[in-house]
Amino acid sequence: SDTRKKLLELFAEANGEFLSGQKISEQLGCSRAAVWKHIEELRKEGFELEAVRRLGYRIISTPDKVTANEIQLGLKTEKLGHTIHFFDEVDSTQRIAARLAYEGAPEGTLVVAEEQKAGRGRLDRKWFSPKGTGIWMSLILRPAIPPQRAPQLTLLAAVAVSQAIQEVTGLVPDIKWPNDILLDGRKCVGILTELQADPDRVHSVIIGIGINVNQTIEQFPEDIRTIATSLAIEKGGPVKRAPLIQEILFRLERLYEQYLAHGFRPIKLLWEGYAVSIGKPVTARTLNGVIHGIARGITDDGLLILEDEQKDIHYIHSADIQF
Ligand code: BTX
Repeated sequence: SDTRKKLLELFAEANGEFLSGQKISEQLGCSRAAVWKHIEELRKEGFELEAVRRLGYRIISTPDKVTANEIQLGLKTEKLGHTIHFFDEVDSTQRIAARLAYEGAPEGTLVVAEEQKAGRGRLDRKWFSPKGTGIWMSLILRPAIPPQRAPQLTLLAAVAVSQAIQEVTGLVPDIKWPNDILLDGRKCVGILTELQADPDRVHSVIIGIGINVNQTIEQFPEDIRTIATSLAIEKGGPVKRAPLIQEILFRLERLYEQYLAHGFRPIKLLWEGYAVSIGKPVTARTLNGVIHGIARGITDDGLLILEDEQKDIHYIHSADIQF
């Protein structure tokens, strides 16, 4: 609710100091009893709050959950993540976000879940999304761009997530075109971009982001154990999810504004800074066949430039890349 959001903003401003019940009720425009009820709700969600007579309330610790409340406590964005739909369990946040977008949900609406039963990757592949250890979320954007440009937003999202991971954990990720983020050569993030569009105009772009945060190696299913990793494995300790989501939304918003104002070029430069495949021999498996060559970079539209053994240049829209 709006009141809850305001309360969390007050606590964020207080930065761990006490807030008096009086001040809270004045700022929220509600009774002391109503304040107490909101505090109880937060406790039920796992927030630890200290209440001291005459001093008021302060937050001691937040739960490591990804509820709307926890994400909104300390959120630094203007637009992204101001409406959050949180679920304990869903089939796929992509499906829910697509429905919300279709029904007219505003730009910046975020769907996030503790667990996905049918998380998806590209081409109907499965995305393993176990309970409580990862970030499984979908963001609705409504850029006024033609549909062909939408893949650029996958690359933009990859830059935002990489920056946020670097900021929060100190780890430096690599991006593998088009949509994987790797740590130490293993996949820790997958990004899936889906569209609702007319031939000439995008209605909405749903950016799905899956991040392995706190899994141990044993917690990955056997078929991906050698190719996947989590932030906790790489960092050697647990990582809190809500602050990472906040940082991703913050970075995404900044890059998205740049993108809308100046196009893809500035994003492309940042992307190239994280890219591992550039200048290296790679194999691209496309729907039309397999191409071996050297990845030379990406075009201003976000296509991969591949130079084959005959020195012919191929522009790749969509493929799986192997080194
Ligand atoms: P992708 O098609 O590039 O990658 C899918 C492949 O990655 C799988 O076939 C499998 O080999 C491997 N894989 C599956 N799960 C994991 C995992 N947890 N960690 C590492 N590797 C894995 C990537 O597709 C795009 C994934 C987007 C996921 C988000 S989560 C929120 C949103 N909701 C939803 O259903 N999908 C998106």
